[in-house]
Amino acid sequence: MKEQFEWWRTATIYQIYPKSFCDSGSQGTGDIQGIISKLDYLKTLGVDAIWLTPVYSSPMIDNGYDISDYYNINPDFGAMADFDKLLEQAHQRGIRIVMDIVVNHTSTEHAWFQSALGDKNSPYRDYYIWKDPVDGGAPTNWQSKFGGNAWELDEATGQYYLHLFAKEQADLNWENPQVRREVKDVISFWAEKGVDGFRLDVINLISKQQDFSNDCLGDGRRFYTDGPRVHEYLQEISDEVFQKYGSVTVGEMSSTTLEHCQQYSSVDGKELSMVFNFHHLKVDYSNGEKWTKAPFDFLQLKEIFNHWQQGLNGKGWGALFWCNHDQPRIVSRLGNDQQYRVESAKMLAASVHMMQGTPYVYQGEEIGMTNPGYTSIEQYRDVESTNMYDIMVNELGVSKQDMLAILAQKSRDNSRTPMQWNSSQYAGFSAGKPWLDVAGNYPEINAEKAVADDNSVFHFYRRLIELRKEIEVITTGDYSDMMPEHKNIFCYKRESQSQVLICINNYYGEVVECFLPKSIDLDQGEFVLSNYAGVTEQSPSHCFALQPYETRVLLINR
Ligand code: TEU
Repeated sequence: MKEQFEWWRTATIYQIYPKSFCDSGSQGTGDIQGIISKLDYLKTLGVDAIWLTPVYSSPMIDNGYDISDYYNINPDFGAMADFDKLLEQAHQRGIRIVMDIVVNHTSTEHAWFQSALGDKNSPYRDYYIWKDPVDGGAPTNWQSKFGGNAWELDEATGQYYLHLFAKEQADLNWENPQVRREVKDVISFWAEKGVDGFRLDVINLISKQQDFSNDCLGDGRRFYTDGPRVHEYLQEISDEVFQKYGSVTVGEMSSTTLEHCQQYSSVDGKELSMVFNFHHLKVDYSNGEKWTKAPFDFLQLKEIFNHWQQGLNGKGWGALFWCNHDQPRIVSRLGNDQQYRVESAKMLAASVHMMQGTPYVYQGEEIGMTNPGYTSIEQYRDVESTNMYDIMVNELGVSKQDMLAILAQKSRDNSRTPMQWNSSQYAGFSAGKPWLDVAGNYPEINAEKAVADDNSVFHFYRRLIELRKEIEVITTGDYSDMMPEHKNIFCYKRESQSQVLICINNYYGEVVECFLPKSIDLDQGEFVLSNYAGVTEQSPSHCFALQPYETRVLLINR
């Protein structure tokens, strides 16, 4: 079967957010030379590939997700020669490079937009989405994902352009075949250089319903999410570019459905290799609202995993992840980042790494980095966070204190704090003052300490990455939740013809009894991984106590 020949089905991918990863100098922002200096660290961790978030020319309103030139490197990160060196050095170590491609929108500083702005006759006008005003105002009531209306007025022509994100990120008009030609050229340019794959930013938003009507039920997303021509567009790029270069591809899918994801990542390889979806990361949104402070819904979390694991099995392929540059740190979110930081970070890791899919590890996750606990709005840099603070406090009357508490839980800056390398000043991230404050716990939580300690979160991740390559059922097995109603335990089974694997996780800080059904034959079983001492030496039984945030992985060879 074709599947067995695709490297990424047993691979683990490490995400680097270059601005916060490692600064080779003292400017306080990370750079490509900094990344090169840490390749041996990543080799020790054992990852197969790096996903590099955008390093292209950009005014950095959204830290690189606003690209002003797809063919150049942002001088803050280095030069093209540095990038070429990174590619070469990574490849020498057997590490592949996946580039981030942001083509739902460009920066308004991109030459195409600059030509289009204020000139209806520009050859680039139709690269973007322009509409006349309605009743003297915005063409529709669609909301930007970063707050406010999604249309911005071009004073010179009296028309509005669409921006689903910041107003400095103008949406491209994919209906225009010339835009699609440009996108294919951009991707081919990087593939020709030897880049191994692509992560496609909000790729399920590229096809908009063309009547551009008001959304009386919501914020407009139903008119452009998984839109009418999205599969056709992806097939076109895949056919002309991805398949030609054998690129691995992962699409970031915003507010998507299982049915669409089965098609995006379908095993016939006509669209993408795999998909990110975010439903499991909304279990701490109150009534679907991100800007709230809410505990997480454990039963819902298990239900969502079950739905996606079963639904993609044999039909598509998913990315497995807790963390990225848009999400708060998982150990602060679902774990306990104080008393049980190490235990809960490991337990959370095991509970997604033993599923079917390709795991992604976001920089710092592998050492159990936490949210920084910022207490002042001055500490935040993220455009979404500062916009929402402004809207919630100044327009909606939320108190500053409440909004700061929400940001401390939900802001994207929680994951963007500088990587904690060692206990020296600025956590060894830079010789100069970092662009975003380092979390205060760096003297305790840092890569140097973690690598030196056999019981660290780092070595647990290293083992998870190895296990995926050693145990076939992790890649191939069916998935079933063995205790969907249990209030504390997340216990699921993976099953193939030759193996059964059971991943047992206590999601809370209390000891809990766990009973495995008698129908499970434990004779050939062994615990292959645990986050408490002594467990892997025990012979498995059907009844045992789970310690706070304990995880155990049981393997049974048939
Ligand atoms: O993110 C897409 C996206 O919609 C979210 O992750 C978003 O940041 C969050 O849900 C808002 O509440 C991608 C990138 O990962 C993100 O960094 C960019 O800002 C965004 O696209 C625009 O390019």
